[in-house]
Amino acid sequence: MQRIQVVDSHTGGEPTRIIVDGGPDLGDGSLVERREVFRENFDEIRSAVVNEPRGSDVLVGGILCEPTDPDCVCGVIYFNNASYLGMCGHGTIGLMVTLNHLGRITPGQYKIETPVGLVSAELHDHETVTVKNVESYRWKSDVEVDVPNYGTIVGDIAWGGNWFFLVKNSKERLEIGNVRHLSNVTIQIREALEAQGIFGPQGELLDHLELFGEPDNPENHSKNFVLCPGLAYDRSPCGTGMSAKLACLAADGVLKPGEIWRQESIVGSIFSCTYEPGSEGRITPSITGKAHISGETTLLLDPADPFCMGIRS
Ligand code: PYC
Repeated sequence: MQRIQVVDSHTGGEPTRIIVDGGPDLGDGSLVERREVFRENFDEIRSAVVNEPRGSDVLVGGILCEPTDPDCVCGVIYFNNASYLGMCGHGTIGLMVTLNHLGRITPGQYKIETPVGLVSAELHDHETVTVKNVESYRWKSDVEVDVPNYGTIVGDIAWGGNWFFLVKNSKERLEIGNVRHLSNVTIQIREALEAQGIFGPQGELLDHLELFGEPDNPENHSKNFVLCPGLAYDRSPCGTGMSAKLACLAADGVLKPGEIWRQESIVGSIFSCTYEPGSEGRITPSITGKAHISGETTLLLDPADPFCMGIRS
């Protein structure tokens, strides 16, 4: 019987499960190399940790790793029901609150290694964290995609630690009661992007989609709906999604460095976001949100269990 110790949290409703002990030995290569070891040799552990019956489609997992850079508090590789993520903003807010819960950090500034680069995060108190993400940028603006039986969608392609397609001309009603329809629409857009050969600069799948609308609270700037790669929707405003959005707002001259953008999620949770100029026209986004610990669990992987390694969809 394999035992894996995890700490669960949620960031504005979006859950994160961090493997703190008993996970696979990924070696001591770079985080990119370790992510490949995870994918090649231990993918069933990914599935066992986040998929049903122990997890669910919405759960994002993370495995704590020894950093290669001694200045970092840890390394982390994020994953979900479908695959592996470059970075995860809500997950890093959850990770910081988890490390504090475990007594490994106190309020302060820390560096964290991820497969897409170094990020830094400040723990303000036991629940509030600011993540300074990897440099983000808009790669293409006003890209048109014809969505069969729906119409022409216009959007931007941007990097925020994952690749995003940010829809500009959505007229959809962004309400929690409408999430099934919003999921169907964004899945159709995603399929149309792929079918029409619209990818990131190195052929990356645009597997995160964002819709925007008016916020419920006029003190906020916008409300969003984010489709994740495994087709679940993000309950938080999505940290990497907001990084991509900030890059677009900066490129359009709508938001200046240091100005605050308050983003509501589809469930009403809020990230407060800002940026500073980065290198080569990119930006360095900062995303502030709150996470709460929701469980400390030992997952039991019993080889006699027919669904021991999770149900893959
Ligand atoms: O917060 O970056 C994020 C994220 C990515 C996927 C789900 N959440």
